[in-house]
This record gives sequence, structure tokens and C-alpha cells, in this order.
Amino acid sequence: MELHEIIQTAHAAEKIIDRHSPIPMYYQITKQIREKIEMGEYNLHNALPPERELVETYQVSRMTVRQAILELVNEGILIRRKGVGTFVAPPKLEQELSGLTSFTEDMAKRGMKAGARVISFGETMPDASVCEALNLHPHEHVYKCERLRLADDEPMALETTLIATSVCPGLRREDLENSSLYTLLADRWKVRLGHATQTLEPFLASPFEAKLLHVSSGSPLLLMHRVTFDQDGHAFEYVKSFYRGDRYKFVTELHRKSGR
Ligand code: 16G
Repeated sequence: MELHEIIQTAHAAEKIIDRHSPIPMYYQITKQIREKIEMGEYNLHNALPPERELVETYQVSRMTVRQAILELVNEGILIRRKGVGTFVAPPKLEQELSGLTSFTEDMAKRGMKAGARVISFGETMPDASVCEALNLHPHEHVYKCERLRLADDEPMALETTLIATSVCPGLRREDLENSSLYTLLADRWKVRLGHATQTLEPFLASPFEAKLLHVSSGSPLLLMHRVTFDQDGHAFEYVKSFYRGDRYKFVTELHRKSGR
């Protein structure tokens, strides 16, 4: 770059980045990038300018640019594609928290294809908390199945499901590969969904979850625990799920209680 170009670039960067502001420079850059996405300057189909170009535009260090990008990746606004570049992420999937639905139904509602890859399957003795949640007798066995859930082939969630063997005797690993557990339970064992209790909390991906979910280790995930009951009020399923924080947004409708 010629000297006059360097000076011009530095002047332009000064206008958009306030070096004297208490707001950190990386944070100011995230704001600029968000605005460019809103204006359509950066879109779903084109990669963001490479790091070195952003370094020149904003006249900051490579580390500052990286921090800004990481922030937006963690928020789910940008997405990194290995060896290709950084892109604007597709909109997050909005998931209602009030209805009792299956992953397969949730995807179908959006016109997406649900998938399930079985990571592990086996019969085991549950620990005390699962025994209590499912109201099991001592020594009662459960099937434990870990499944990676996919939406149009993209990994979205990692689910570990525990069900008493007495609920669905003879359940096999291959029954769960790319099919709906709830449909199977209803069709083969006449289990009818009633209600569920569910908790939701933040969690940072360990290298294990990160690899399966195609995110970086330490990325934000949403950890859900669900106990599902049948129509007679018997708890039949205990599930621990990790949902990608960069691909999901949870929605609830709130009603003011009468008498307030
Ligand atoms: C949802 C449920 C999970 C259930 C699964 C059945 C949460 C946190 N989890 O993912 O408890 O086992 O649906 O889906 O919502 P399937 O019928 O498609 O296998």
C-alpha cells in the first residue's frame, strides 16, 4: 500500500473507531459488522472480508479483529466455515417452550428434515437422581441412548435419553437411527404423551460436545433436562440435551396472573 493510501485508510478508520472511547475497540467493530449485516452489505451468500482486510479497514491489531469475530460467532450472528471463510449465519431456529413436542415434529413444522445419529446405546443401571425422577424400583434397568439430532443434516443438539426397559422392552439401537422416539413409543408400546417438566440453563461446550455439534470448544450451549410423563402421569423418559446456542432461540408466551 502506498503512503497516501495508508494515511487515507487510517483517517477513514478513525471516523468509525473511537480510540478514546471507554467502549473497547473490538466491541465497536462488532457494532459496525452488525450494521453492515442489517444494511445487507454482508449477507448469507458472501464471505466476510478476510481478517487482514478488516485489520486494514479498522486499523487495529489482528487480535482485536479476531475478538470481534469470535464474539459474533458465539452470538450466532456469524458462522465459520472451515477453509472457506466467515459468513453471516442463517437466522436462529425459534423454539417454543410451552408445547410438548418431539424433535421430529419441531423440524417438520419448519419444513426441515429431522435426523438422528446414534452415538451410543446400551442397557444400564441408572443413578439415584434418574431413579428418583423416573420413580424406578432399585435395580431396575434403563436404556441409555445418546443421539445427535440433525436439521437438514446440520447438527443441532446432542440428547441423552434414559427410559426404563420395562416401558419399551426390546428397544434396539437401530430403532432410533434416523427415526422418532416418540412415534416409536406410541406405535409399538402405546405410550401416550401427557406432560413434561423441563429446565434450561447455559453451558459451555466441552471438546466432546463441540466436535459432534460442529462448534468450537467453549461455545455457548443450552442445557435442558426433561422428565416426560405419559397420560396416566407416569414418568417414562429422562433426557439431558445440549442445544447449540448459536442456532437456537427459545420463545415463551407470558400471561399475567389474575389478581395482580
Ligand atoms: C425432544 C425432547 C426429547 C425427546 C425428543 C423426541 C427436548 C429438550 N427434548 O428433542 O426429550 O426425547 O424430542 O424426539 O425438548 P423424536 O421423537 O424426534 O426422537
